[in-house]
Amino acid sequence: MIKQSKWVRAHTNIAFIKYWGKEDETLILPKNNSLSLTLDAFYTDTQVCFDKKLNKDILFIDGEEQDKKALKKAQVILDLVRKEAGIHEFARIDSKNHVPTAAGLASSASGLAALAGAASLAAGLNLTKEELSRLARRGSGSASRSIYGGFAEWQKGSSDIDSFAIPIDEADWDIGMIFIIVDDGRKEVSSTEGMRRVVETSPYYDGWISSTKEDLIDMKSAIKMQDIVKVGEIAERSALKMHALNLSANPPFNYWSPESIEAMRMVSELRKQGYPVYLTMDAGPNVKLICKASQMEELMEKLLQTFHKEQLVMAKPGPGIQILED
Ligand code: 2P0
Repeated sequence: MIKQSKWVRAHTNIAFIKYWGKEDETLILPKNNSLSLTLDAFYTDTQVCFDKKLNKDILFIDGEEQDKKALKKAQVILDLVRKEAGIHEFARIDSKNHVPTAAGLASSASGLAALAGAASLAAGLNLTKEELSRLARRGSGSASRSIYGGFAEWQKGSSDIDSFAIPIDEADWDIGMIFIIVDDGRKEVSSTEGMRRVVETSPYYDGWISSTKEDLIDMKSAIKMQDIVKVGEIAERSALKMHALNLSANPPFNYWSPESIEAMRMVSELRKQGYPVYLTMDAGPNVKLICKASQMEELMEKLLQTFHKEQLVMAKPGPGIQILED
Protein backbone atom coordinates (compact mmCIF):
# COMPACT_ATOMS: atom_id res chain seq x y z
CA MET A 1 0.00 0.00 0.00
CA ILE A 2 1.15 3.52 -0.73
CA LYS A 3 0.67 6.28 1.81
CA GLN A 4 1.34 9.63 0.23
CA SER A 5 1.00 13.06 1.83
CA LYS A 6 -0.03 16.28 0.21
CA TRP A 7 2.69 18.88 -0.16
CA VAL A 8 3.50 20.60 3.12
CA ARG A 9 5.13 24.04 3.28
CA ALA A 10 7.27 25.43 6.10
CA HIS A 11 9.13 28.74 6.14
CA THR A 12 12.54 29.28 7.60
CA ASN A 13 13.15 31.31 10.74
CA ILE A 14 15.96 33.47 12.04
CA ALA A 15 16.66 33.52 15.76
CA PHE A 16 16.55 36.87 17.60
CA ILE A 17 17.60 35.07 20.79
CA LYS A 18 20.00 32.38 19.62
CA TYR A 19 20.06 28.69 20.39
CA TRP A 20 23.74 27.82 20.84
CA GLY A 21 24.41 24.71 22.86
CA LYS A 22 22.78 21.37 23.54
CA GLU A 23 21.95 19.77 26.85
CA ASP A 24 21.22 16.46 25.09
CA GLU A 25 22.61 15.84 21.61
CA THR A 26 20.45 12.82 20.80
CA LEU A 27 17.11 14.28 21.83
CA ILE A 28 18.22 17.78 20.73
CA LEU A 29 17.39 19.48 24.00
CA PRO A 30 18.93 22.96 24.13
CA LYS A 31 20.80 24.70 26.93
CA ASN A 32 18.62 27.81 26.65
CA ASN A 33 15.28 28.98 25.32
CA SER A 34 15.47 30.71 21.94
CA LEU A 35 13.15 33.05 20.07
CA SER A 36 12.83 33.56 16.34
CA LEU A 37 10.95 35.27 13.54
CA THR A 38 9.58 33.11 10.72
CA LEU A 39 10.11 34.77 7.34
CA ASP A 40 8.20 34.75 4.07
CA ALA A 41 11.14 34.75 1.64
CA PHE A 42 12.52 31.25 2.19
CA TYR A 43 10.52 28.06 2.43
CA THR A 44 10.55 24.36 1.71
CA ASP A 45 7.75 22.27 0.17
CA THR A 46 7.89 18.58 1.00
CA GLN A 47 5.90 15.47 0.14
CA VAL A 48 6.42 12.06 1.74
CA CYS A 49 5.35 8.70 0.40
CA PHE A 50 5.61 5.47 2.41
CA ASP A 51 5.70 2.67 -0.16
CA LYS A 52 6.28 -1.02 0.41
CA LYS A 53 7.95 -1.30 -2.98
CA LEU A 54 10.88 0.75 -1.68
CA ASN A 55 13.86 -1.10 -0.22
CA LYS A 56 15.40 1.98 1.44
CA ASP A 57 14.54 5.57 2.34
CA ILE A 58 15.29 8.05 -0.42
CA LEU A 59 15.49 11.83 -0.37
CA PHE A 60 15.24 14.10 -3.38
CA ILE A 61 15.93 17.81 -3.00
CA ASP A 62 15.00 19.88 -6.04
CA GLY A 63 14.90 16.63 -8.05
CA GLU A 64 18.37 15.47 -7.05
CA GLU A 65 18.84 12.33 -5.00
CA GLN A 66 20.78 13.06 -1.82
CA ASP A 67 23.50 10.98 -0.16
CA LYS A 68 23.27 9.07 3.12
CA LYS A 69 24.62 12.00 5.12
CA ALA A 70 21.84 14.33 3.97
CA LEU A 71 19.31 11.59 4.69
CA LYS A 72 20.45 11.09 8.30
CA LYS A 73 18.49 13.90 9.99
CA ALA A 74 15.43 13.09 7.88
CA GLN A 75 15.55 9.45 8.95
CA VAL A 76 15.36 10.40 12.61
CA ILE A 77 11.97 11.95 11.85
CA LEU A 78 10.86 9.09 9.57
CA ASP A 79 11.73 6.51 12.23
CA LEU A 80 9.82 8.36 14.94
CA VAL A 81 6.77 8.64 12.67
CA ARG A 82 6.95 4.95 11.66
CA LYS A 83 7.16 3.92 15.30
CA GLU A 84 4.23 6.12 16.35
CA ALA A 85 2.04 5.02 13.44
CA GLY A 86 3.09 1.36 13.54
CA ILE A 87 4.15 1.29 9.90
CA HIS A 88 7.16 -0.42 8.42
CA GLU A 89 7.47 0.88 4.85
CA PHE A 90 10.43 2.89 3.63
CA ALA A 91 9.77 6.41 2.42
CA ARG A 92 10.47 8.61 -0.54
CA ILE A 93 10.86 12.27 0.39
CA ASP A 94 10.55 14.98 -2.26
CA SER A 95 11.62 18.44 -1.19
CA LYS A 96 11.75 21.73 -3.04
CA ASN A 97 13.65 24.62 -1.52
CA HIS A 98 12.38 28.05 -2.46
CA VAL A 99 15.33 30.30 -2.02
CA PRO A 100 15.53 33.46 -4.13
CA THR A 101 19.25 33.11 -4.80
CA ALA A 102 21.65 30.24 -5.31
CA ALA A 103 23.69 31.31 -2.32
CA GLY A 104 23.39 28.28 -0.10
CA LEU A 105 20.68 29.62 2.13
CA ALA A 106 18.76 26.36 2.15
CA SER A 107 17.84 25.93 5.74
CA SER A 108 17.50 22.91 7.92
CA ALA A 109 14.78 24.78 9.85
CA SER A 110 12.25 24.92 7.00
CA GLY A 111 13.36 21.54 5.62
CA LEU A 112 12.97 19.52 8.78
CA ALA A 113 9.75 21.31 9.80
CA ALA A 114 8.15 20.59 6.42
CA LEU A 115 9.33 16.97 6.67
CA ALA A 116 7.80 16.55 10.14
CA GLY A 117 4.51 17.83 8.71
CA ALA A 118 4.57 15.70 5.55
CA ALA A 119 5.79 12.48 7.16
CA SER A 120 3.18 12.61 9.93
CA LEU A 121 0.49 13.40 7.37
CA ALA A 122 1.49 10.50 5.11
CA ALA A 123 1.41 8.15 8.11
CA GLY A 124 -2.08 9.31 9.04
CA LEU A 125 -0.99 10.83 12.34
CA ASN A 126 -3.04 13.82 13.31
CA LEU A 127 -0.49 15.78 15.31
CA THR A 128 -1.07 18.99 17.22
CA LYS A 129 1.26 21.95 16.61
CA GLU A 130 2.99 21.11 19.88
CA GLU A 131 3.60 17.51 18.77
CA LEU A 132 4.77 18.70 15.35
CA SER A 133 7.22 21.09 16.97
CA ARG A 134 8.62 18.28 19.14
CA LEU A 135 8.96 16.03 16.10
CA ALA A 136 10.65 18.72 13.98
CA ARG A 137 13.03 19.42 16.88
CA ARG A 138 14.35 15.85 16.69
CA GLY A 139 15.54 16.55 13.13
CA SER A 140 17.03 19.98 13.81
CA GLY A 141 16.60 22.21 16.82
CA SER A 142 15.71 25.38 14.94
CA ALA A 143 13.01 23.49 12.97
CA SER A 144 10.89 23.34 16.14
CA ARG A 145 10.28 27.09 15.73
CA SER A 146 9.28 26.96 12.03
CA ILE A 147 5.94 25.34 12.88
CA TYR A 148 4.65 28.81 13.73
CA GLY A 149 4.37 32.06 11.82
CA GLY A 150 5.72 35.30 13.28
CA PHE A 151 7.64 35.15 16.53
CA ALA A 152 8.03 31.78 18.24
CA GLU A 153 9.84 30.73 21.38
CA TRP A 154 11.43 27.30 21.70
CA GLN A 155 11.05 26.41 25.36
CA LYS A 156 13.99 24.27 26.27
CA GLY A 157 12.09 22.03 28.67
CA SER A 158 13.85 19.22 30.48
CA SER A 159 12.86 16.19 28.42
CA ASP A 160 11.59 15.11 25.02
CA ILE A 161 8.05 15.80 26.22
CA ASP A 162 8.31 19.44 27.24
CA SER A 163 10.86 20.79 24.76
CA PHE A 164 8.90 22.49 21.96
CA ALA A 165 8.12 25.90 20.51
CA ILE A 166 5.11 28.07 21.18
CA PRO A 167 3.77 31.07 19.25
CA ILE A 168 4.60 34.46 20.78
CA ASP A 169 3.35 37.16 18.40
CA GLU A 170 2.05 37.23 14.84
CA ALA A 171 4.49 40.01 13.93
CA ASP A 172 1.80 41.83 12.01
CA TRP A 173 3.58 45.11 12.57
CA ASP A 174 6.35 47.11 10.93
CA ILE A 175 9.27 44.69 11.03
CA GLY A 176 11.31 43.11 8.26
CA MET A 177 14.68 41.67 7.43
CA ILE A 178 17.23 42.22 4.68
CA PHE A 179 19.64 39.37 4.02
CA ILE A 180 23.12 40.25 2.83
CA ILE A 181 24.39 37.08 1.21
CA VAL A 182 28.10 36.65 1.68
CA ASP A 183 29.68 33.43 0.51
CA ASP A 184 33.39 33.27 1.10
CA GLY A 185 33.68 29.62 0.12
CA ARG A 186 35.23 28.50 3.38
CA LYS A 187 34.25 25.24 4.95
CA GLU A 188 32.45 26.26 8.09
CA VAL A 189 32.39 24.60 11.46
CA SER A 190 28.97 22.88 11.54
CA SER A 191 26.41 24.15 14.05
CA THR A 192 26.54 20.84 15.85
CA GLU A 193 30.32 20.97 16.20
CA GLY A 194 30.36 24.70 17.01
CA MET A 195 27.81 24.30 19.79
CA ARG A 196 29.62 21.31 21.24
CA ARG A 197 32.90 23.17 21.28
CA VAL A 198 31.59 26.27 23.06
CA VAL A 199 29.70 24.23 25.66
CA GLU A 200 32.81 22.21 26.42
CA THR A 201 35.47 24.90 26.29
CA SER A 202 34.24 28.51 26.43
CA PRO A 203 34.95 30.12 29.81
CA TYR A 204 32.07 32.49 29.04
CA TYR A 205 29.37 29.84 28.64
CA ASP A 206 27.82 30.40 32.09
CA GLY A 207 27.56 34.11 31.33
CA TRP A 208 25.81 33.28 28.05
CA ILE A 209 23.19 31.21 29.86
CA SER A 210 22.50 33.72 32.63
CA SER A 211 22.40 36.78 30.36
CA THR A 212 20.24 35.03 27.76
CA LYS A 213 17.53 34.51 30.38
CA GLU A 214 17.38 38.30 30.84
CA ASP A 215 17.55 38.96 27.10
CA LEU A 216 14.58 36.69 26.57
CA ILE A 217 12.42 38.51 29.13
CA ASP A 218 13.40 41.90 27.65
CA MET A 219 12.81 40.65 24.10
CA LYS A 220 9.31 39.43 24.85
CA SER A 221 8.32 42.75 26.37
CA ALA A 222 9.90 44.66 23.43
CA ILE A 223 7.90 42.51 20.99
CA LYS A 224 4.71 43.19 22.93
CA MET A 225 5.44 46.93 22.68
CA GLN A 226 6.27 46.51 18.95
CA ASP A 227 9.46 48.43 19.75
CA ILE A 228 11.78 47.89 16.79
CA VAL A 229 14.71 49.63 18.50
CA LYS A 230 14.60 47.43 21.60
CA VAL A 231 13.91 44.27 19.58
CA GLY A 232 16.87 45.09 17.32
CA GLU A 233 19.22 45.98 20.15
CA ILE A 234 18.52 42.80 22.07
CA ALA A 235 18.73 40.61 18.94
CA GLU A 236 22.06 42.14 17.93
CA ARG A 237 23.39 41.66 21.44
CA SER A 238 22.32 38.00 21.46
CA ALA A 239 23.97 37.35 18.10
CA LEU A 240 27.23 39.06 19.03
CA LYS A 241 27.40 37.16 22.30
CA MET A 242 26.94 33.90 20.42
CA HIS A 243 29.79 34.83 18.10
CA ALA A 244 31.92 35.90 21.07
CA LEU A 245 31.46 32.38 22.48
CA ASN A 246 32.95 31.03 19.27
CA LEU A 247 35.97 33.32 19.56
CA SER A 248 36.45 32.21 23.16
CA ALA A 249 36.29 28.47 22.41
CA ASN A 250 39.32 26.20 22.32
CA PRO A 251 40.25 25.93 19.52
CA PRO A 252 38.59 29.21 18.57
CA PHE A 253 36.55 29.63 15.41
CA ASN A 254 34.40 32.24 13.74
CA TYR A 255 31.95 32.53 10.87
CA TRP A 256 32.91 36.02 9.72
CA SER A 257 34.41 36.96 6.39
CA PRO A 258 35.77 40.39 5.40
CA GLU A 259 32.47 41.08 3.66
CA SER A 260 30.55 40.24 6.84
CA ILE A 261 32.57 42.88 8.68
CA GLU A 262 31.87 45.35 5.89
CA ALA A 263 28.14 44.66 6.21
CA MET A 264 28.34 45.04 9.99
CA ARG A 265 30.04 48.42 9.59
CA MET A 266 27.28 49.51 7.23
CA VAL A 267 24.72 48.69 9.90
CA SER A 268 26.43 51.10 12.31
CA GLU A 269 26.61 53.68 9.53
CA LEU A 270 22.90 53.36 8.76
CA ARG A 271 22.13 53.75 12.45
CA LYS A 272 24.17 56.94 12.52
CA GLN A 273 21.98 58.16 9.67
CA GLY A 274 18.97 57.60 11.92
CA TYR A 275 17.59 54.27 10.68
CA PRO A 276 16.65 51.69 13.29
CA VAL A 277 18.73 48.88 11.75
CA TYR A 278 20.33 46.04 13.70
CA LEU A 279 22.26 42.97 12.66
CA THR A 280 22.09 39.31 13.36
CA MET A 281 24.30 36.46 12.12
CA ASP A 282 24.11 32.69 12.36
CA ALA A 283 26.48 29.82 11.67
CA GLY A 284 27.79 31.40 8.47
CA PRO A 285 29.06 34.68 7.03
CA ASN A 286 25.69 36.09 5.91
CA VAL A 287 24.53 39.22 7.71
CA LYS A 288 20.83 39.83 8.33
CA LEU A 289 19.48 43.29 9.00
CA ILE A 290 16.52 43.71 11.31
CA CYS A 291 14.65 46.84 10.27
CA LYS A 292 11.27 48.42 9.64
CA ALA A 293 9.54 46.67 6.75
CA SER A 294 8.36 50.10 5.58
CA GLN A 295 12.00 51.25 5.19
CA MET A 296 13.34 48.19 3.37
CA GLU A 297 13.20 49.72 -0.13
CA GLU A 298 15.02 52.82 1.07
CA LEU A 299 17.66 50.74 2.83
CA MET A 300 18.09 48.55 -0.26
CA GLU A 301 19.02 51.64 -2.28
CA LYS A 302 21.78 52.40 0.18
CA LEU A 303 23.01 48.81 0.39
CA LEU A 304 23.16 48.61 -3.41
CA GLN A 305 26.00 51.13 -3.33
CA THR A 306 28.18 48.43 -1.74
CA PHE A 307 26.57 45.07 -2.51
CA HIS A 308 25.25 43.45 -5.69
CA LYS A 309 21.54 43.09 -6.27
CA GLU A 310 21.87 39.29 -6.18
CA GLN A 311 23.36 39.49 -2.68
CA LEU A 312 20.33 41.22 -1.17
CA VAL A 313 17.01 39.63 -0.23
CA MET A 314 14.13 41.34 1.53
CA ALA A 315 11.86 39.36 3.83
CA LYS A 316 8.76 40.04 5.90
CA PRO A 317 7.25 37.93 8.65
CA GLY A 318 6.02 34.63 7.27
CA PRO A 319 3.28 32.11 8.13
CA GLY A 320 3.39 28.84 10.01
CA ILE A 321 3.40 25.34 8.56
CA GLN A 322 0.63 24.66 6.04
CA ILE A 323 -0.76 21.83 3.94
CA LEU A 324 -0.98 22.87 0.29
CA GLU A 325 -4.34 21.91 -1.18
CA ASP A 326 -4.18 20.76 -4.82
C1 2P0 B 1 19.45 29.36 15.92
N1 2P0 B 1 21.35 28.20 14.83
O1 2P0 B 1 18.91 29.63 17.01
C2 2P0 B 1 20.93 29.00 15.94
C3 2P0 B 1 21.78 30.23 15.90
C4 2P0 B 1 22.46 28.77 14.15
C5 2P0 B 1 22.91 29.89 14.96
O2 2P0 B 1 19.86 26.63 15.20
O3 2P0 B 1 22.22 20.75 15.59
O4 2P0 B 1 20.48 23.30 12.34
O5 2P0 B 1 20.33 20.48 13.97
O6 2P0 B 1 19.89 21.31 16.30
O7 2P0 B 1 19.05 23.98 14.31
C6 2P0 B 1 21.36 26.12 13.53
O8 2P0 B 1 21.42 24.88 14.01
O9 2P0 B 1 21.17 22.71 14.70
C7 2P0 B 1 20.82 27.00 14.57
P1 2P0 B 1 20.88 21.23 15.17
P2 2P0 B 1 20.39 23.68 13.77
O10 2P0 B 1 18.83 29.45 14.84
